[in-house]
Amino acid sequence: MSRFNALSADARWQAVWDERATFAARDDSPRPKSYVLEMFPYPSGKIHMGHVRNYTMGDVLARFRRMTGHEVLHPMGWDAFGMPAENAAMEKGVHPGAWTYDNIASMKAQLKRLGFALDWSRELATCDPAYYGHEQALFLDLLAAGLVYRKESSVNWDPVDMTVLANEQVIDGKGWRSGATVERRKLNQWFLKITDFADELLDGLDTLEHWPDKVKLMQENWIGKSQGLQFRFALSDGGSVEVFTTRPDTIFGASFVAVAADHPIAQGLASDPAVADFIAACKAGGTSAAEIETQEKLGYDTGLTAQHPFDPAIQLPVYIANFVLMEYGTGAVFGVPAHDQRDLDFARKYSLPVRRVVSDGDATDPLFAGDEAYTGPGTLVNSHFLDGMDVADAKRTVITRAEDDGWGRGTTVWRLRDWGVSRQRYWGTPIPIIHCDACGVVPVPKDQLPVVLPEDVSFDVPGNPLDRHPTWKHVACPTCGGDARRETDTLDTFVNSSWYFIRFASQPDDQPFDKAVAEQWLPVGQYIGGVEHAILHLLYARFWTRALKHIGKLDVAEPFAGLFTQGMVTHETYKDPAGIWLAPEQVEGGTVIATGEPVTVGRVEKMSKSKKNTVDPSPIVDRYGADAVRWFMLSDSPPERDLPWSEAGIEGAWRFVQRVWRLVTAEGATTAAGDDTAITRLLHRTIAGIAEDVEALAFNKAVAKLYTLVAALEKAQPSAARADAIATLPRLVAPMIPHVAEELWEALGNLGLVADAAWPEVDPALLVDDSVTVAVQVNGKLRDTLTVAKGSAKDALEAAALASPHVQRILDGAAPKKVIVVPDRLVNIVA
Ligand code: ANZ
Ligand code: ZN
Repeated sequence: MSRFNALSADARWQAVWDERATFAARDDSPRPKSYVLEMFPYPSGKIHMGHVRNYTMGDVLARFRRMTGHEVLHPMGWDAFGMPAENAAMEKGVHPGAWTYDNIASMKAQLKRLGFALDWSRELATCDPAYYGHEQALFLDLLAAGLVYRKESSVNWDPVDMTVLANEQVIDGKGWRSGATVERRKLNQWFLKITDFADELLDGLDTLEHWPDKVKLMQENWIGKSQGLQFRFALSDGGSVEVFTTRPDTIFGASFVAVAADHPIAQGLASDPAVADFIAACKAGGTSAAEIETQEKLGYDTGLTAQHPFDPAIQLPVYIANFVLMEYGTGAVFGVPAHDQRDLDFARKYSLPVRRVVSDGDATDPLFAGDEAYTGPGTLVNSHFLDGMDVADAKRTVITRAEDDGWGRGTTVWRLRDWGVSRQRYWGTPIPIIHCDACGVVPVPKDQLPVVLPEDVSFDVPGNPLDRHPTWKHVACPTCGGDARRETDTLDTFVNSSWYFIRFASQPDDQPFDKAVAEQWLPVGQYIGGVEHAILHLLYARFWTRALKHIGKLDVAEPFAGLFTQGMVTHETYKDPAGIWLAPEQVEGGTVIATGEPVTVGRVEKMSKSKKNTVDPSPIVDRYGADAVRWFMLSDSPPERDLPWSEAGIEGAWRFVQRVWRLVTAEGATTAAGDDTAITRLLHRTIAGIAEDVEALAFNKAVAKLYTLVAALEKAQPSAARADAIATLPRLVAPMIPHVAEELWEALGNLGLVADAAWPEVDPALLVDDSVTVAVQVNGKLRDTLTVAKGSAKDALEAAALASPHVQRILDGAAPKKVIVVPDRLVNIVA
């Protein structure tokens, strides 16, 4: 028997879809619009399995929505700016642009090879001036609206390479290339006022019904709205210090006050060399929250004391501490070691009292043991007038007392900071600003956009190539014509990805997007991507969309109506006896192929280059065909869970594609009359079930239903019902395995493409299961079951039960004493 030749079918149908522009989205279509989007890839060089899984899921939904009468927008592009291109330039001497466009070309070929239903006419790369020029225009719009400003802010400074480092280039407080201890430095940088939208971004989460709760929670925590109390402690030198707390309830547990190294009180003491040294030491280490969190807690006792607001007899020592940030709250805190981990670490180090004031029920004595702070709910203890209250009550009581007595006020604070978008790098969107000594900060006039990156740059020395370029930054001031300098910072690449989905929806030459056209498509109906973007990318895109709404450019509040975060593709890890990671292809039968040494099999983990457990999709597609790879990606694991890659799995997928092909091509020769209601019912249940599963993105369930249907059809006797089901099969599998589906659609003599065909109609009457299983009991014990028509009459059920051979054996000719019938459920015979 002949086989489905995946390789020629893939090539053939991919060419047909291309030629006919089958998946081009029409703005003017009368059909309902559906926007399906997967997070666009960074062009690192090659597609990985994570991409394949992500894009296959989106593809199934996009193809399914087309078949159900939607005009689908399913675009693809490239998140093409960023550090790796500059690293390649530094390491291999290749220009970032050349490297990026090479990668785009090969990855595009790989995506095409998988037969994704993408509208390639809308392809974009964020490193293209035709994209970033419009981004510059939007930046200027936001600037004009007061949503962009410039201020001094800390960066990671590598003192050996003399360059600013991105957070990810700081590893354990050291520069990734030089190994030098990173310092914090102040630079003038550009910020977007995301904090203006903090309330909206928080409240908007409530409208996102089709987002995972965990992602909404992560966004909520990141925005971090907290209610607190701001108040002043009187100091022993006659001055005062204002602190901010979210736990005013714990005030009687305070054992110290701490201020940031940049705090005026610390600065005021810096004439003391010991203080100056300590302040300098606080500046070491990276600027990221994670770095600060993990640093050892250090303090300097100023000798000052602070007076407790409720009890003048209590004097708290005042420290300068490295874990207090000047940028948050008031830059000063009171520390409650028993109920805050940082404070506890600090108190243990400096032998300060640790006093319990919140009890979780058991322990109530003031002495708090251990090194783990208690941050949970509970009842106030050792706290005078607060004793016995719960935390919320105590908070309210303290805030009210502070306000009534006039020494403090309740406040709302946000964890969210404004978005620093300046990067001192080459491969990014140039910030369209000119600095003039006479006129100050001057926006580049819009008719001079795009500000294009210079091509002739060098990467042989550290630092920003734009800054040291001999001519690029020297320009005439647009206002006064005098000598001026271009801004040499470029925009954070998260800006690029904050609006690409709008540009996909509408991409005129002369403006970033056409409002009316973009609004026809937006919001994105279903967005699919990795959970690693659950916070920043999604928050920035939500902010950007709201900012555009605010300035009247786009009337969309939330950019992504539906969000799905898929699981990872995983694989076993391997090490040789020397502990060196081995790639799967270096291992066979528990030994290293090259040396015959035994292999240690490690955990199943996310495929990653560092552990060498990646499997390159390309050779697999070439061997098994696109459909088998797609099918494997959808089978077995629920899409939100991890998917363990396995050779057996891909072979199973390949066999299934072959089975479908054999089933349909063999049926072509047989014609049979006759009914088979079981098959007809199964078909309709499957049509309806797949539709439901695909809409719920439960692809593994849809796959399971297709397995069941195909197995049943393989077994069934020829009948008209079976022939009908087989003829329907190409449409049912088309979203998942579109190449074999097209091949079969054509083989069955259909005109046009299965990709353009309508999803099969369901007869709702056939979905109702009209038989039920009824239990037959004798004296309460189950003896038999009956399959009968739903709603069968009581006497019919009684008769059927009494006719059961099992029942007759027990009754042994005697008449039953009593028969109880519960229709559709149970017949109980009392003997
Ligand atoms: C006393 C206290 C007792 C606190 C307790 C916490 C637990 P969130 O919730 O993230 O807003 N804090 C305030 N300003 C700070 C700064 N500039 N640098 C470092 N820490 C600062 O955190 C608010 C809490 O973080 C505040 O409440 C304060 O410590 C600390 F059992 O005050 B708390
Ligand atoms: Zn000027």
